[in-house]
Amino acid sequence: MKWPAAIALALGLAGCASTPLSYLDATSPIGGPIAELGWGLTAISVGVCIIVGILLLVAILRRRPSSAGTIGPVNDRTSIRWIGIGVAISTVFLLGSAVWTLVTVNIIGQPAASNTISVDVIGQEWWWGVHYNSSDPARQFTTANQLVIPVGVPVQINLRSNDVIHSFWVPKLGGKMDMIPSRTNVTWIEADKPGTYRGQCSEFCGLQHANMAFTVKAVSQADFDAWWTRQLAPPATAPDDPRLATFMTRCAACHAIRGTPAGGIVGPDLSHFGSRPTIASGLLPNTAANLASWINNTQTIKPGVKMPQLHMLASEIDDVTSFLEELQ
Ligand code: HEC
Ligand SMILES: [Cu+2]
Repeated sequence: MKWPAAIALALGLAGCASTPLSYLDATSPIGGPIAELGWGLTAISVGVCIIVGILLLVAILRRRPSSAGTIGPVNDRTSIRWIGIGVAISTVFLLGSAVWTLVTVNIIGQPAASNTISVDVIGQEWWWGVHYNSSDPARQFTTANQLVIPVGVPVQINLRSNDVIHSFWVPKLGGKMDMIPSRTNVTWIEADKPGTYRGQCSEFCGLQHANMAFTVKAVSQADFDAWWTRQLAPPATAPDDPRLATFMTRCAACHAIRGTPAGGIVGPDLSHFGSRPTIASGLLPNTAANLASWINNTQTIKPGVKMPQLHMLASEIDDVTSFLEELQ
């Protein structure tokens, strides 16, 4: 696409187009038509502004006939003809834009028929619950703040909220859709290329709205199947691991780890936390050092977050940090 790039440059938007949250260079089956529509409507608006500006200048600079000294209702035929022409041109452009928009909405509204993967995404202040569905209950599992999807396969996303209105948006992969308490909205995403795509809550939902992000990792079908199987397996922990005991007393009221007695649902499921890319919904890279500092500094790192600052002993922090990072 050359001409949109030229316009972007002209508008000084070239920098934005390369940021991870720009929808303008999307290439997915849903993101592509949205990006084209965005560029098209921008071009039409700029064109209309230029034309109106020129006509306005002409009108201001043109000398009036000396007879037209008074202001009153327009009743000469030429003026009325120009009004008609103006209305006609506007109608054509507006109708064209409306039809283009409806066609795009229709394309992005329909998940492809071959749709086989269905994922529930549940928004809450300020993180994302993720549940992979399957007709076989033994193949379902729960994770958080990360979606893994196979390249070239449409994935149906069922959107819900546990508290206020949030909005699901992965700019490079698909349109955004609201997550509304007590109802389920359905959308879909699909990636043409492998890679990591950033998602972001796009409906203001409180103090940490800006830090409510997630990642979508698109991988080959084989890697996806392997990932799914790994997620199903309970993480390898020994029931008598003393570190699990620390986790049980300090963290399990809010966090679940499958295959252990920890079953809290207030915070994200941590069953395979070590394999996830971030901590605190996209805020920090997932490293042992960041995890250790997160546990005792939640309210400094993400003020207002619904995880209390725990004031744990250094030895306890070491325990849960090494324990969680091993949950691959
Ligand atoms: C009162 C409930 C509560 C307790 C107790 C609690 N957490 Fe949390 N935790 C949360 C919530 C809620 C979040 C989501 C924060 C966000 O991103 O907005 C969270 C997030 C996290 C995350 C980031 C997960 C992700 O995918 O981004 C980690 C890791 C974590 N907690 C570890 C712990 C550990 C370790 C303990 C015990 C030492 C603990 N938590 C105790 C509620 C709790
Ligand atoms: Cu939000």
